[in-house]
Amino acid sequence: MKKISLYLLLSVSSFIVSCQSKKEAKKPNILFIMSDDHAYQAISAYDDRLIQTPQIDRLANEGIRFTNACVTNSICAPSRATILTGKHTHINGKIDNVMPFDTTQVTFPQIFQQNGYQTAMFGKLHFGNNPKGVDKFMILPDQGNYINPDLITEKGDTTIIGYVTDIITDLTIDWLKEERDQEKPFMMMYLHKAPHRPWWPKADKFEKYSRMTFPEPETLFDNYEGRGTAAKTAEMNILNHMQYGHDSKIRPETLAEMKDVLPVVDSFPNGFYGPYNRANKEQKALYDPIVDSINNVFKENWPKMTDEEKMRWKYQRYIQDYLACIESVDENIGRVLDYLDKSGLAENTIVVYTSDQGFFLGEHGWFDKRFAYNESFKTPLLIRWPEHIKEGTVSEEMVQNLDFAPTFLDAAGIKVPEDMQGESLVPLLEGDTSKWDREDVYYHFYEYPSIHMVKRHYALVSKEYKLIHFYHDVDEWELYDRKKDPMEMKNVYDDPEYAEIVKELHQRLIAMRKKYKDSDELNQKYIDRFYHSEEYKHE
Ligand code: SGN
Ligand code: CA
Repeated sequence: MKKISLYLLLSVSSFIVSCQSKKEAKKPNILFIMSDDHAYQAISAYDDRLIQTPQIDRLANEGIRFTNACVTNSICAPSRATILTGKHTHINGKIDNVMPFDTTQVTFPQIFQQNGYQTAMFGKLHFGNNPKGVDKFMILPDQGNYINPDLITEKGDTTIIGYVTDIITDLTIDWLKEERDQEKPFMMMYLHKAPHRPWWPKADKFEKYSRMTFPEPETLFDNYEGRGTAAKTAEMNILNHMQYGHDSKIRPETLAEMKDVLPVVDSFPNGFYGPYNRANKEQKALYDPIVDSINNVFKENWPKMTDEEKMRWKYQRYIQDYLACIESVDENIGRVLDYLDKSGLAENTIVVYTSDQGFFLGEHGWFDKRFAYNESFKTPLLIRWPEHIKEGTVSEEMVQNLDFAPTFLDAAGIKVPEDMQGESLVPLLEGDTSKWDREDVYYHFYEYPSIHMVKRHYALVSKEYKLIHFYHDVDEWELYDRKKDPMEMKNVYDDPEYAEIVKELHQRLIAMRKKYKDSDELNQKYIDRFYHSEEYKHE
């Protein structure tokens, strides 16, 4: 009898141990892919009018696509700080691109590292300081360069010859293949610089796209009549604020020749030479014929064009280069996904594709982001996790970059710190919507006065409505009916038909600000810091 129970005890305990080690072995890998300024309008899984992105679309087809994913503050470094900390901007303190990130804060890669994960980061971080919690990093300084980029590593700085999107991908694949400890699960951040301004494509794509014509957005000629002061005073209109040299690839020599016929003069006519001069002789030889052809067309046609034609021409130049950069991103992501398939890693790897924010692709006549309006506030979000996410799922829930850290930790079975403000999306990923009761999300943009001059504002956004308060040097409210006016052309805040809903949304906004601990006092603190800090340098 005794013998039998001892035998039973031993076999039960060895069963438990084997289950535990199986569970341990089953910890999912995380591959977090993020691009810089990649608008959902330029991903065919969202919208196929501009470009086909077959590789990125694989994640939508094999996983979930969120149609209402959004950021908490539509600008680069603050978005990254929110992703890393799981906290809103006003709590983590990284309100804009200029202030340094407070590195005493806990970021989610550190927690993964403490929990036995291998961690790595390659590409654009855009902090004034290096990442913590990663076993290996190679990051671009500040915005980084498209051609022959410099990289900061633990061992010092280096420069790699080639095109940035290819290089970041090579580093990622090399690490996955050769450098990581195969015994441990990994959490890897693969962060593209593209398609950030000034949109320098690889030469072959530049050539291909510079000959294509793309459909214009319906609101390209928006005159901002239905909106307030902020939309009217922002400096991101394609016709009025896009630079000929820096953005449209017109050489300074061409501009000098044409100075009498150009209505607006570039504020930095040598902008063209910033990225171009990084290219070596062989690389320049590939770019020159395309640049020459663009310059010749410009010289010949520009003086005869009406303002409307000029806007159209500048829009085409912009979107050609932007989409050409995306084609490289898409192909490179395909290389990484293929490697995951080939190596057998795909099965147990959560792959996420997102952008640090959305982007205006000519909607409202704009480029850039910053606003709580859809194209900038929403961001692409696709997640593949075999056996957990049903293929081809679409979710309209209001999810934010604030939720990423809690989601990754939860998926890996790691306790989520209580002070993180986001929520785990794992139940949504696994198809359980019963416990998801979020109605509204909170948004707050601070970087003003600064480049593009988008006024400070905070907002409450639900699937139906968007209530925005622009403050600091104005005090204006806007309300958009997201269902009836998806292009956000008409502020209905003062429309009596919306009086009841305005009242209700104000209450919801008060509750939201309380829940997330934001306040007018905090706004003032950040304004004071802006004006009185020695550290603050205008971009
Ligand atoms: C640069 C760009 C801006 C852009 C900011 C922030 N100008 O300053 O157009 O809004 O970055 O972008 S450029 O002349 O340098 O191209 S962010 O994505 O990093 O927030
Ligand atoms: Ca960005």
